[in-house]
Amino acid sequence: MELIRPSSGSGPVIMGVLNVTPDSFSDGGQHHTSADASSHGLALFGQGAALVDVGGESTRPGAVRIDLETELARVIPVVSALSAAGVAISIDTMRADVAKASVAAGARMINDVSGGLADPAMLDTAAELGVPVVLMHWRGFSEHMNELSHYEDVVSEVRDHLAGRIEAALAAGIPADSIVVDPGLGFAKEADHNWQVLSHLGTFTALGYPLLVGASRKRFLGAALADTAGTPRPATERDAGTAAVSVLCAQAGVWGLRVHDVQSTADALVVLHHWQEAQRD
Ligand code: PMM
Repeated sequence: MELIRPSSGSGPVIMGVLNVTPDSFSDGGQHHTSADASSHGLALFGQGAALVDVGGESTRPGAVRIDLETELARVIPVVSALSAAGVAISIDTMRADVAKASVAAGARMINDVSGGLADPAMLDTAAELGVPVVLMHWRGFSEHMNELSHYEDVVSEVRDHLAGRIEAALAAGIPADSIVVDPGLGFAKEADHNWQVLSHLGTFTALGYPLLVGASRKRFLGAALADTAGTPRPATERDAGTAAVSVLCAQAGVWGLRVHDVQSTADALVVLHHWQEAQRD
């Protein structure tokens, strides 16, 4: 299966987030039934998502893991329904068995936030399935994530970690043109770490692999957009801030943007496109 590429001049691929969970921090509980989730996935596709990223396990800091059966029961009906409707699906999972069942149900890509570290069978499975895989920077499961956010130099440490995951994926037989990397904003990272990573995206694109960024509605945006009393902006009111990050990431040459509100990022990318076209005239 070929990696979806941005069409020429249209900016990065937009990956719409579809969490089929009761407890994700930003949209948890909204799309908990398969029918609700599928209709939301279709809406994201209609707004310009080239991929819809279906996830059944919350990775919110502190979240406790769910079992395999629960994860399968949440995601497979949604992956099947959306794939049958012609929507390209990535499956957001750390489990090889979920990846396998999802690809059998029509998914075209694996998004493993652990970069193949959570399940030792994941990279071999991805190689066997022949689908592209997102390898994200990851230091441990959500339950303990907040204890793991210590860095000397977050940019070089994340880069070196991703370089190691690329090596592991290649060694497992995943072709180089099927690998996407992601610095994992908010995963074992404080706000300052996220801003450091975002302001040095060139360090990650220099790895030579397509780069995915998932800033959408994350806590560091809520903190940046806090009111005068210091109360963070609620998650669902962070989409304008997210769209601003999307434009800056597009200018830095990222491959993809993982966002909840596809419309605002799609609009922002159209504006950027016109701006850049006018500069060429
Ligand atoms: N973030 C979340 C979940 N999956 N996958 C990738 N590749 N990159 C991310 O940044 C990422 C992810 C957590 O956000 P959510 O709970 O809003 O989905």
